[in-house]
Amino acid sequence: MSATPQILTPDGAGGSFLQPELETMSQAEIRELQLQRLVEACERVYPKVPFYRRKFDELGVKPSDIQSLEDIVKLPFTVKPDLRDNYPFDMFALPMDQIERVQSTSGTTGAPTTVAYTHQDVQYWGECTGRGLAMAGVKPGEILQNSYGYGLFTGGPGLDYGAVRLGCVVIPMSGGNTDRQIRMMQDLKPVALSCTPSYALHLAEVFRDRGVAPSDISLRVGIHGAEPWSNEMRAQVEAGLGETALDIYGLTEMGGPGVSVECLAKGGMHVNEDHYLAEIIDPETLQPLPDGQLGELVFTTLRRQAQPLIRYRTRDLCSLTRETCACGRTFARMSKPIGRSDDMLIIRGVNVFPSQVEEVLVTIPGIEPHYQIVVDRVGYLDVMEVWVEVGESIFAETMGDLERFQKMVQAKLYGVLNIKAVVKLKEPKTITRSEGKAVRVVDKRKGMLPGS
Ligand code: DLL
Repeated sequence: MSATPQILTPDGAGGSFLQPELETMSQAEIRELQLQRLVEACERVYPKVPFYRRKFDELGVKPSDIQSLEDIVKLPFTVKPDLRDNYPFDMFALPMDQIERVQSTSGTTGAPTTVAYTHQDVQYWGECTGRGLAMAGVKPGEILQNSYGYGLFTGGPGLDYGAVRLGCVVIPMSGGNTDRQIRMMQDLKPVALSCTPSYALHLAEVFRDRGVAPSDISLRVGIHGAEPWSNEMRAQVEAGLGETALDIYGLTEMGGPGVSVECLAKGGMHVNEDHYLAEIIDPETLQPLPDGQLGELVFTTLRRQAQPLIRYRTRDLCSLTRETCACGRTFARMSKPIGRSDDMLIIRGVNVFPSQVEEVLVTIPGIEPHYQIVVDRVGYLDVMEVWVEVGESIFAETMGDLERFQKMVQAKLYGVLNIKAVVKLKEPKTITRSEGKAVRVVDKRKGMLPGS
């Protein structure tokens, strides 16, 4: 086992390990375990899930053909429409009497997709998110305010199981009801907060408005994920809440949050590689890409029993690194997803990622971290507006100053995006705040043909 150095936060609280023997395995041990579990996953789905039997047969591959991790390329991909086509139960690998629960996506962009768990799957889930809490320095007996939504969304239950596994005290706040959130923080003094980064920013803003200083609450660390966010946004959350803000990644299809979790070194999210096998592929050619290269993230579940998935295409674009991490963990790290291979906006032929817009906006003093990209089509032309909320001081300026400010933001966006975005300055607190994931893009062109 490798050495396990502790990383300290400014207040001296170090991250620790939930399962050091697993989290610090050598790369060779990880690969050996992954190969064994990959074969087991294939053996679970091939006889039990008609979709996979058909796919495997079409490609002429059997579980016994997987002799090395490189053989994974012989296996079929799974994509979201496959889950929709087999909704609600046909992807299950076990009968109903062995299923303990289901969770689901919101289904806002189409039919919902469900994910099923056995009792054991739920324990594995808690292991993955519990590791995230431990590496963030949360200790047994300390309090977590869990402000991810409970219900069908995986965020609330996912962090809850992790806290239980670690031995923490959970406040199951769920999202929304900001007044009560704040009351709980002041009364119960949680050291950790879990919620989306956009909701963390909203909480910080409400605190500031009420004159509550970060030192008046007791937060030490925040576990924020479920949506893309930049390091600049991290800095604002940290300053606003007085916490160390860490990232957590996951998706419903893989069981929810905890697929990867960030340690205090803040150098990317450690993939729980004993549970998930990560690949990066070129989304066009579908060929594997080496570590360090940006591409689409693909996951195979290695342990899930109720609904194992083989080579699931996440559509998230990021890269992997296996370089040593200062925290001593050996699991590969994924970079923050910079966007999705499918939510990339194409505006007048130019590819635009919402994260690029955010990166520009957060560098401009006077702009609040709340914005919305509105894309429409006028005649044959795509038009892009970026609505940005400005701070009180900017808004108090004269019309001429405001116009200059607006032009400056527009020019900066042009410099990065290479297309014109019409910037609309909005009064403080007028862009709708989210209690869950922020709605950053309103694409009114959906379903419209060019020129219609
Ligand atoms: O968002 C699960 C989750 C809950 C993750 C709580 C973290 C914390 P879905 O609703 O299925 O599941 O959305 C999954 O959200 O494919 C990414 O595009 C995006 N996403 C999730 N985490 C991150 C992150 C949950 N840390 C989709 N950074 C994924 C960027 C993220 N994007």
